Formats: sequence, structure tokens, C-alpha cells
Amino acid sequence: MSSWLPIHCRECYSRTIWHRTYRINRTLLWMALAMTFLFSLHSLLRHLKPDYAHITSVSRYRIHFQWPLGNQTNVDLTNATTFPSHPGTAPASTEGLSEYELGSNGTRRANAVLLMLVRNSELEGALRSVTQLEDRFNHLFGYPWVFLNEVPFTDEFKEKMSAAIAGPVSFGLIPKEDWYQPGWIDEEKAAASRAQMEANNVVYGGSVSYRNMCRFNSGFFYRHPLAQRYKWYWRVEPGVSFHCDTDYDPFLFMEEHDKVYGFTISLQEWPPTVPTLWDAVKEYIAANPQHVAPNNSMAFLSDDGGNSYNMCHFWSNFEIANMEFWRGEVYSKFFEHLESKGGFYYERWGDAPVHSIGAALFARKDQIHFFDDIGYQHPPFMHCPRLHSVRQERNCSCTQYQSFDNNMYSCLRKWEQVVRS
Ligand SMILES: Nc1nc2c(ncn2[C@@H]2O[C@H](COP(=O)(O)OP(=O)(O)OP(=O)(O)O)[C@@H](O)[C@H]2O)c(=O)[nH]1
Ligand SMILES: [Mg+2]
Repeated sequence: MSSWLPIHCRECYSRTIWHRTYRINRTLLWMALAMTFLFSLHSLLRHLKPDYAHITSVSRYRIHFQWPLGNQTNVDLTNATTFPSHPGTAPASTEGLSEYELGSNGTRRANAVLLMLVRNSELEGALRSVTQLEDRFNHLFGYPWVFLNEVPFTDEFKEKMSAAIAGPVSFGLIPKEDWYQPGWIDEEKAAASRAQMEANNVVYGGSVSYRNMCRFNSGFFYRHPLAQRYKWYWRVEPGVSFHCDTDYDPFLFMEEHDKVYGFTISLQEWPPTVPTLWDAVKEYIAANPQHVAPNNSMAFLSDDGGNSYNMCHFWSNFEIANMEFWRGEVYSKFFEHLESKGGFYYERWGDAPVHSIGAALFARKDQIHFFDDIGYQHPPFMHCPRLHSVRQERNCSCTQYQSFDNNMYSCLRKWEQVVRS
């Protein structure tokens, strides 16, 4: 208090000060209480409501405001159908391409592509998948997208998809010989098998187009001209969901750790779709024992040392993998052998068991990676990261209770036993 104040005022001054201080303290107290309440509510909601956690995450906004993307390049190679793409032929030269490229954020980036095989009619689901992966991952990296189709993409598909993606986008037409049922397949036998499977309620049992898709994904997609220049791919399907942020580069992770194949969900195949697949595999191994990798994951595929197939496979609608592995001599010969059996049409061999068997037998087990930290859903199954800390760090909009990992038909426990053995 200043000494120059008249004596009689000193008391009233001190009362005023006390009164004001009391009022300020009370206001501060209320503000602190309100802040504490809001913070507790926020924490509670982040914990209970994963969607809320994602929407309010700081890193989500960091992703939006960092690293402007480079120019959009729309390359339409819809008519790029002349490429000779048969399994066993030498891959087209990738000379002159550096192993790493510079990403749109100026950092090192892998030679990788986000790849979707899709029908024009699936535009809506495709846009949802693409928007989510851009939001959860590709903002940071600007990896190019490639869309493939056995018929030309419509203008609407190309326009809407290009508008949804900030980086380069290409649309490619699949060569007829890579897609349609080969002429040497006995159509009478194939039709009888389809009818039987349909009668037995095998999913897609009566569908030829589903078989075309499985064969293309098993042995052809990585030879398409638009895929050929890349080493790594992330396979994406329409109608899938990505539940967590991926703020590191999984392609560089694969590259730097000498990985070949990455998955999120593994499960059991339906036996009626692959009655003779394992016989064909055993025949191949017997004729080419030198192709089987040391320290492979046969124990993931077979519970009796390779005699029979236990139906376990990696669910191939999500894959982050090395296309050079598929293009290499070993897998190419393996695919040719399977193709020669006609099982893609006489039965309904899926690309998931075919890829899984190829990766598990011809790569070392440490070259296969389980992406536990990527929350992913392809209805009806989902994988959600197991650790609470990871779900929080990555702003996951899923809970462990929804995860297929705990389901009795999941092969994850078996995979983890194999890794530990
Ligand atoms: N262009 C084209 N793409 C197809 C065709 N059939 C399937 N696909 C695509 O191939 C992928 C796998 O097909 P899906 O129908 O999803 O097969 P699935 O995942 O085994 O089965 P769902 O449970 O129906 O998802 C998806 O990306 C489809 O968009 C087709 O006839 N033409
Ligand atoms: Mg699907």
C-alpha cells in the first residue's frame, strides 16, 4: 500500500483490495474447476469413444497442416494393354529408377504404390477406402495410387477418384489374357464344379468373375505395366476401413528390415474351395526342393510337417508386400505350376492361400511381418492393435474386443508360435 494515502482511506483501500482479491480468487477457482471438469470429460471420452479420440487428436491436425503435397499428375493408361505379362517371363527393366524416391514431403520414400483392383460399380466404397487411407497415412507421404480394372474406368470413376487424391493417380486396363478364363480350361468340367459348389452354398462358388479375380491377384497384377515400375505395394479394397494413424512409412520399414510380406489378419480357408491345392503344392516342393527357403513357415500352413494343409492363410485383401518376390523365378514357377493344374477354375483357389503358401514356403519366416499397429477392417473381420498404448498413440477408432485376433478361427496364435519357435 502507498504511504501517501490518507490514513482514513487506508482501511477502505485494504478492504477493497481484499474484496477484489477474493472475487478474483473465486473466479479463478471456478475456472480451474470448469477446466478440470472439461479435461476429465475429454479424457473419459477419448478412452471410451475411439471415434472421438481420432477426431480430436493433435496429430490428426498436425498431419493436415504439414508438408504440402506435390502437384497432382493424372496419368491415364487405360489402354495400356499391350504389355506381355505372363508368369515366368523376365520382369521389365526397372533400370534408371532409383531404389528410393523423394516423397512429397521431401523425405526419402520407397519405390511403392497403393494398389486397388476395382469395378466401376464399386466407386462409392472405393472412395471411402481411399479417403480413409489418405487421411490416416498417405497425407504424410503422397504415395501414388494405381487402379486396375478389366473394363475401362468410367469418366465418373476417374474424375471422382482423382478429386479425392492429392498425389498422382493412374487408371489401368487389364490385358484380356491376364483376366479371362484361359481357352485350355475344360469349360464343361469347370461349369460342373461351379454348379456343385453353388449347390453346396460355397461363397462365390458359382462365380466365374470371382475366379478371374483370384487368378489375376495370384499371378498377374504385379506384371501390369502400371505396377511394373514399383517394388512395393499396399493392396487396398473398396469398403475397407483403416482405424489408426500410420505416421511412419511401412514400405521403408519393410525395405530396411528385409521383409517380403506384411499382413494384419490371418484366418482359415474354407476347405471346399481348395480340395487339391495342397497336393499341387507338395508336388511342386518335391520337384523343386531347392526353392523352399531355410527357416520357412511351413509350421504355419501344416500341423503335420507338410503332409496336409491346415487352411491357415494371411487375408490378402490387406497386403503390404514386395512385388519383386512375386516376379522372381521361384514364385513365378510356383504360380505356373498351380496354373497348369487349372484349380483356379476347376475349384476356387483364392489368392489369399496362394500368396500365403508362396510367402510362407519361399521366404524366411522373419521376412513376414504382422502389422499389429495398423487397425484394419474388411467386413466382417477387423484387426485392432493389441496394446492400449499403441491404440492411444495412433488414435485408433477401434477396440480390442472387436479384433478378430481373439476369434477361434484366427490363425494369429499359430503364426506367433511359429515366429517364437
Ligand atoms: N475390376 C474388377 N474387380 C473385381 C472383380 N471382382 C472383384 N474385384 C475386386 O477384387 C477385390 C476382391 O474382390 P471381393 O469381391 O472384395 O472379394 P472378397 O474380398 O473375397 O469378398 P467380399 O467378402 O465380397 O469382399 C476387390 O478389390 C474387388 O473390387 C471384377 O469382376 N472386376
Ligand atoms: Mg473384399
